[in-house]
Amino acid sequence: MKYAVFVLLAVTAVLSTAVARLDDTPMTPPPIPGFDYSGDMNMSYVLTVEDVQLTFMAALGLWFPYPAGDCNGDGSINAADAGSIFQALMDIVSCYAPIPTPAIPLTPTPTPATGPERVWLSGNTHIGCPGDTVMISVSMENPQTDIDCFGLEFHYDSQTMFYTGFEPGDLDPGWIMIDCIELDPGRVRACGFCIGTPIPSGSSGELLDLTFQSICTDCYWLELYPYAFDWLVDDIQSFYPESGTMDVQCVRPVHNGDTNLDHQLSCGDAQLVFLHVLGLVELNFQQFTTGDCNLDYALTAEDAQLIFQSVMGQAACADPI
Ligand SMILES: [Ca+2]
Ligand SMILES: [Ca+2]
Ligand SMILES: [Ca+2]
Ligand SMILES: [Ca+2]
Repeated sequence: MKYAVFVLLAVTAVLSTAVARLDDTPMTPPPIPGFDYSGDMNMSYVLTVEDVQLTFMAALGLWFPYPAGDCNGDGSINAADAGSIFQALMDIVSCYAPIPTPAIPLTPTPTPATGPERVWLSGNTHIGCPGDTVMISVSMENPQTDIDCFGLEFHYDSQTMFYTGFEPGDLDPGWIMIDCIELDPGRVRACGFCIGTPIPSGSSGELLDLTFQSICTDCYWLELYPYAFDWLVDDIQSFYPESGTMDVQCVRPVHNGDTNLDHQLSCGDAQLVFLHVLGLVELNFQQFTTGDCNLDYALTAEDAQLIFQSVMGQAACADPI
C-alpha cells in the first residue's frame, strides 16, 4: 500500500512537471511579423513549393499554423489555402497579402556547379515536322537527397513548339499536388510535393513527361534550338541543371515537288529547286523534302527536271500533291 502511494505521488510529480513545461513552452513558435496571409509559410521572402507543402501539413495538424499560410485570408488554414498558394506559384491567383520586402535584399542563388545530383532532358530531343507531337522527359538523379518537394522551369524556343501537357514520370512518389503550366511562351513551370514518402535518395529516372506540339515551319533540317532548366527550388535547389539543344528532324517528309509550299505544283517549284542546286537559295527542311521529287534524299537538277515534267503531266513525283 505504501508502495502504491509512493508510485501515485511520483506519477503526479512527473505529470505536473510535464504540465508546467507545457505552460512554459508555447506550442507554436512566434511567427515572423509581416508575413500574415502572404502564403510564404516558411517566411523565406519567396514563394516556392515548400510553402504549399507546409501549409498542407498545417491543415493536417502536422505543422505550425502560422497565419502566413492563410493565403485566402479567411482566418483559418486548410487545404484550400495550400491549393491557393499552389495557384499563386503558377501565377493564376494572388494571396490575400503580398510577401513583405526583406530588409536586406536577397542574394540570387548561383547556378549550382556540375555534380552527381542533376536534372536533365532525356529521350527524344527532335522537334519534328510541324504538327508533330514532341514528347520529352525531365530526368533526375538524386544520390544524396530525398525529394518530397520540388519546383523547376523548362525554357525553350517558343518559335519551334508549344506546350500541350504533362504526366508524372516513373519517379512518382505519390504526389499530393503536381502541375505544369506555361507561364510565358517558352517557359514551363512545374511544381509538386508529397508528404511522408519522398523519392528516396539513390534514385534515377523520369520526374516529368512533357508533351509539346511542333510549329517549326521555318526550321531547317538539323538546326539546333537551345533549351535550359531554371528556377530549381526546394529539395532540388542544389541540383545541376543540364542545358542543351534540340534539333529539327522531320520524320514525315512528303516528296510531292511543292517546293515553295503553296499547295500546287508549278514551274516555280522546279525553278526553286534549280536555284537551290546552284547554291543561290537556301531551303528549309520542309522545302527540301517536298522538293525531293524522286525520293533519293538529295536535291539535284534531276528533281527540278522531274518537277517540271510533272507540271506538264509527263511524269510524277514520289508522293501525290
Ligand atoms: Ca517561402
Ligand atoms: Ca484560409
Ligand atoms: Ca508549288
Ligand atoms: Ca532528289
